[in-house]
Amino acid sequence: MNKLFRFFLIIALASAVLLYAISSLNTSQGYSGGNTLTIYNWGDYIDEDLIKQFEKATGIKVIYETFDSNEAMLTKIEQGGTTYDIAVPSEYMIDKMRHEDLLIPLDHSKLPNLKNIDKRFMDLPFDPGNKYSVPYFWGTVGIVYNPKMLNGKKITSWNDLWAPSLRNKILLIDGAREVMGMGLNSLGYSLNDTKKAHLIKAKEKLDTLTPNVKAIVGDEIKMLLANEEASVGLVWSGDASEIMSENEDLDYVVPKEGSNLWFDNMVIPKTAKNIEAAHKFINFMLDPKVAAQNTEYVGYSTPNKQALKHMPKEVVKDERFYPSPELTEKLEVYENLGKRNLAYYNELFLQFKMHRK
Ligand code: N2P
Repeated sequence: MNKLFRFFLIIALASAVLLYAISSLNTSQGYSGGNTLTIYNWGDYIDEDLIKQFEKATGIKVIYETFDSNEAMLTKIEQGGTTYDIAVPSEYMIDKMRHEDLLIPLDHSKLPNLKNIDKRFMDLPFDPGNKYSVPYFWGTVGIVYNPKMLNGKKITSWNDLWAPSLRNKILLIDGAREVMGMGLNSLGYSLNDTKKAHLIKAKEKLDTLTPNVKAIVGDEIKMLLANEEASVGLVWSGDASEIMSENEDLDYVVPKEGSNLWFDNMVIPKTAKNIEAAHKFINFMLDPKVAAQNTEYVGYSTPNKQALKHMPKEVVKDERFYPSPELTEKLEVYENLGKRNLAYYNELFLQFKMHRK
């Protein structure tokens, strides 16, 4: 063997060993790539049995992490420390992420199950042509309440929450746009208002709600309301449906002043290492039976038209959780208001939280 050839052979072998060592190191540290898929989703937002089914069917190992707000999710993805292959942001965040070049375009030829999604949830303004995102769940923001604990009193409007009789009875979900939105809507302003004077007014109005607010919490809001630790909650519709399946005394209302209509979609962030497996997982979640199982478990509303056929009629017919297009037309979808405005919403929300202390 000539010397030069031997030299190259040794270099090639050494690189192969090094590459193998790096890839096994990455896998053991939870980085994606190879046969691993790293998913970043909202808390309490999947039937984990489906992850096992996916792993079994494909041989791909799933690493699953959760977040509790769009803002927290964005920060983590921007930091780039973990190489997430899939994330599930809401519409305004998807718009922001695609404009900031944080998403990878989807290959629709690898997503044949996309045909199962109701057209009503496709091609929405935050992602024209679904270039970057695929519908996962949708819903509204509203009030879940316990008439039994309120002497039979009905709640129909945001402004009802300011009644002195509700002192220390309300729980709020820990979301900047949801809570600021309640302040804005209660004053008749848009959920996408960017006028500084209006935003300050909304925050000041929220400050006056403080005596009625028992706590601002995360996913534990469901357990607290179901256990009657509080009688009123500002929640996402799917949380309400889950709470109501645990405690039938509760009811859910979308306030008459208006509210938010939201869409959470699956995306592939720029950090992805296993784009192939990400497509496989997205397509798996779009399967009608898989989507129906996930929906029954999570309690949120599915955009998968074919999945509805596998679900109990009384669930699908419940207008509180499957509102008609005529109703949803009256609601507002959050818009990407730009970096400065979004930061201002967060700042005012933080000030409101501090005001309570
Ligand atoms: C699930 C939270 C759903 C968020 N725990 C609604 N966008």
